[in-house]
Parts: sequence; C-alpha cells; structure tokens
Amino acid sequence: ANRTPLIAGNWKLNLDHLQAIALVQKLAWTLQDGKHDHAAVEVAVFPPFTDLRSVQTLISAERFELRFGAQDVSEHESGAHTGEISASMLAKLECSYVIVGHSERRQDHAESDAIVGRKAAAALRHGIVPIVCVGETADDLEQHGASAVPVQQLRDVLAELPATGEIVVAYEPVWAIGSGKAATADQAQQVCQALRQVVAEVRGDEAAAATRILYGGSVKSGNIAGFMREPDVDGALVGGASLDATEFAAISRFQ
Ligand code: G2H
Repeated sequence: ANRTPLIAGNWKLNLDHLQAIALVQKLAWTLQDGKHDHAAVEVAVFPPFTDLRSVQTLISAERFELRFGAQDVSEHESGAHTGEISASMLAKLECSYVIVGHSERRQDHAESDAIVGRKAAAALRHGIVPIVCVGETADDLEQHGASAVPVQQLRDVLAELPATGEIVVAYEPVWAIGSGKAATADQAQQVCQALRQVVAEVRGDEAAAATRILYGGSVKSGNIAGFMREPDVDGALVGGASLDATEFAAISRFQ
C-alpha cells in the first residue's frame, strides 16, 4: 500500500511561547537544509493550545510545509463547557490533525473509549483527521498479551465514528512512553497488524489499506529506522525527542 508516512511530534506540556516559535522555525529550516520531501514523509507538530495561533501564522507566512495539530479536542460543539476547545475552533486555526485518547489523557482525565470516540467524531465533523491513540499498560501486557487491549480500545472508538472519514491510529504501549524503553520493531509490527485488521473488519479492506498506523513510545533517531522497515508501521508519534529540532528532523528522515 502506498501510505505516506507521518512523523508527528507531540510536545505535551512543554516549552514557553517563544521557545515554541523558535522550535518550529528551526525545525522548518533544518528540514529545508536536508531537502526534506514533504510529499514523501509528512511532518507534523502538536504544540499546546496557546501556541497554535502563532504556529499557524508563522507556518503560513513562511510557507513552511510543516503540518500541525492539537493535543486534544472537546467532544462538544459549543456551550457551557468551561475550559474546552472545540473542533470548529481548531479547524479555523487550520489544524490538520488532533491527537485523541493519548494515554496521559486516559490516565489523568479518565477518558474512556466512548469519550475518545466522540472526540474523534467531533474532529471528523470539522474536517480534522483524528490521531486515535491506543495501547496497553505493563499490567495489560502481562495479563492479556500486547494486542488484546489496544484492539478492544480501537473497536470501541470506531463504534462511535461514521464508517468513512480519514483517521490515523497510533499504537503507544503505555510501558514504553517516556520510559526510554521502546517496544521492539517486531512487537510494534505485531500490534499494528492486529489494529489494521480491526480497521478492515469495521471499515473494510480498502480503508484498512489506506489507514496510517503509527508507533509511539520512546521513539528517537536511533530506533526509528527499525520501526519504519515494518510493513504495518506507517510513522511515529514522538514525544520527548520532538522537542529538539535536530533530533526530530533526523527522525523525519528515519535515521
Ligand atoms: C508517547 C510519546 C509521544 P515519548 O507518549 O506521544 O512520548 O516519545 O516521550 O515516549
């Protein structure tokens, strides 16, 4: 299948505003210096909400080919939901993507698969591609093996979605997040293959062949090549290593 790889940088709760702008600029220049082919490998950054307007202004003024998105979105369209940011707000900021169901949201904010699914549905209603995160904890891994929990999470999220509309899936084993202990390429492939099978069951073979499935969890320049060699791994969701322009650019060229 000819799926365009996606390298997504999830900044989480990091950097102040000026650092955010500086990072986008340095990343864009580093990619340009390396003659990065954005049509061949998509690169996207996910700053905190408060940086999105400036990031959008910089990217459009400089005609950078970088994509960007938000780290979360409300399931609601508008109304009495203090502190929430809607998908229509993100669409007006020209966000291409939004991350939903990151394990840190699931853990810290008790987000269920139903909530994650409704957030993804809200994104789709406004033309934003949701990056749906799934993954097992160390306990899940011990009790059920690697794929059972992420497979069930994805089934439950897809149940909330219309049958069509582009989504990206991110497999992030919770035990590999920020721990420096990434899954092996082979482990990632096993689970990503199982997740593609779920997409095939729910949305059909054609959609499954077109859907990008990312691996996330302690990805860095030293291990990205191994993941990208796997047939069902179509890119990476990168946390810590996305905060350094040189390192993230290296990941974007798979080395
Ligand atoms: C997983 C990942 C980014 P890190 O959370 O989503 O973070 O690369 O720091 O493990």
